[in-house]
Amino acid sequence: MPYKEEYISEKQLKKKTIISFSVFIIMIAFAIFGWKWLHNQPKVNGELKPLRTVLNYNESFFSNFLSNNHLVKTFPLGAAAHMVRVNGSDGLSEDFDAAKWKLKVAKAPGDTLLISIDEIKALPKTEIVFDFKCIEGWSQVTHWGGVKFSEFAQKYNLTSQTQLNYAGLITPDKGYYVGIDMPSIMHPQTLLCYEMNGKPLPMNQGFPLRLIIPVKYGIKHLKRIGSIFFSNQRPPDYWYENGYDYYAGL
Ligand SMILES: Nc1nc2c(c(=O)[nH]1)N[C@H]1C(S)=C(S)[C@@H](COP(=O)(O)O)O[C@H]1N2
Ligand SMILES: [Mo]
Repeated sequence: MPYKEEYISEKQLKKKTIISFSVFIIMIAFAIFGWKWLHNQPKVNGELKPLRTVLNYNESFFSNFLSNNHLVKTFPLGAAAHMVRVNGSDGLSEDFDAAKWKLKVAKAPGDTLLISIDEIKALPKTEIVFDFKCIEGWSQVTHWGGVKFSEFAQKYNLTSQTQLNYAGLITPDKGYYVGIDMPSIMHPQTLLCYEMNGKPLPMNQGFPLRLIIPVKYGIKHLKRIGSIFFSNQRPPDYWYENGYDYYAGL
């Protein structure tokens, strides 16, 4: 087919020029009026309302879809190891008196709850089978049972405490301690755990109560919780002080 050149008349050219110039002017006008409109909007929390709306939307999108609605992979019961690896015994002194143990929860200065293991066992039980990962490079699918920290917090009216940025956990002898960001301890898979493979925790795995926090590496799964407190500042953290990542998330 021979190449066919298209000619546009002078008149058509003029028309096209006028149309594209008009579109250009209209777009500039929208930009100017849009900018003025935006700057005449009221401010909310230090930011113009429409921008704050977008920021709030982003925040809720990411916190909903990337943290507490994001669940760690779980496994069927049959996948759980029977011989569960034991690692780390800091804070698990031999002279521990289990009969005297009660969980201490510091609500405020001078206001500490003392909670027995039977009271904790009376709360709804959740079981989880997940791949427990140690920062040293091993992992093992294991089975744990306890109460969700979030349900425990609700039951014991810790609403204002859980508005703070961190929770700190310490062994009864203060030999091991961790700091956890609030979204992670309130995560629906985080447990105050009293059972392993359907039986009470062995002594060397934190009897009577330990933390199971599947969104974190093993270093944060403190064995034998003595006390819990809440703070806006980062609580002291045993492995952070020894050069590891504070967040230790997976
Ligand atoms: N009290 C206490 N908790 C601890 C530790 C520890 O040394 N002391 N070690 C941590 C580490 S590094 C890991 S990997 C896990 C191991 O849990 P396990 O012994 O039940 O396998 O416990 C964590 N919790
Ligand atoms: Mo670990």
